[in-house]
Amino acid sequence: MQDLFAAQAIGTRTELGPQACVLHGFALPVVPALLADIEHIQQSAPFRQLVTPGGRSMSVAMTNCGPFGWCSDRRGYRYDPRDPDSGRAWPPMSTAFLQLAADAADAAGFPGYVPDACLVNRYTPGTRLTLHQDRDEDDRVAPIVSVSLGLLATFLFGGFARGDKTLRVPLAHGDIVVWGGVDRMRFHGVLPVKDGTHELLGTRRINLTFRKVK
Ligand code: MD3
Ligand code: FE
Repeated sequence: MQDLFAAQAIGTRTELGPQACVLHGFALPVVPALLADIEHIQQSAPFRQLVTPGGRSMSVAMTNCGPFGWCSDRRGYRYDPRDPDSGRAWPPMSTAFLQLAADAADAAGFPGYVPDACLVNRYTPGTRLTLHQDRDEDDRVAPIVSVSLGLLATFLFGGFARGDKTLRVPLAHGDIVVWGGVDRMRFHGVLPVKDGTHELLGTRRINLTFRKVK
């Protein structure tokens, strides 16, 4: 397959694998509600740069909402029902978040999706996410639903071994990626975000990833 450089029309779908696809512009109708909810989340659980078990500070700033939140520190990666910085539960997942995740999963062929974690990633120009697998969830089949907002990013969609060749997929404001089943354990990452200004999010890209953890 070739890299996917051209911008794709709103309402169309790009198949990445047997159970992975991009729903172009799927989140656009609910962006105002999502931005209000993100503002609310960051007031009670501020974005922070986590430290990896190897001692490096991640360039992506993260927070969470929902019953479980993804955390990393010198002891390892885990899902925690509490924000380690405050000792309090993560803010709840809003109805708008839950409905959008369920609608996108349904459109991608995964009916009845009820996530129990939502990781919120914040990128600024230069921020990247190195190639990795999402393997801290007990459920390795349920889909992950990823919502891109703000600055354009180039997503790397890999295979099942770190060294496999990767497909480059541009992700625009409002795009949703859903991947589950046989595609769930693919390596993936995000290239350093390029300079730019988005009309709603300014110099930021925000990515929501909904997961079923327990
Ligand atoms: C994986 N976040 O938080 S999600 C993560 O844009 C993470 O912030 C990225 O990877 C981000 O763990 C990417 C988007 C995504 C899309 C398609 C995939 C991840 C995928 C297909 C297979 C495996
Ligand atoms: Fe990931």
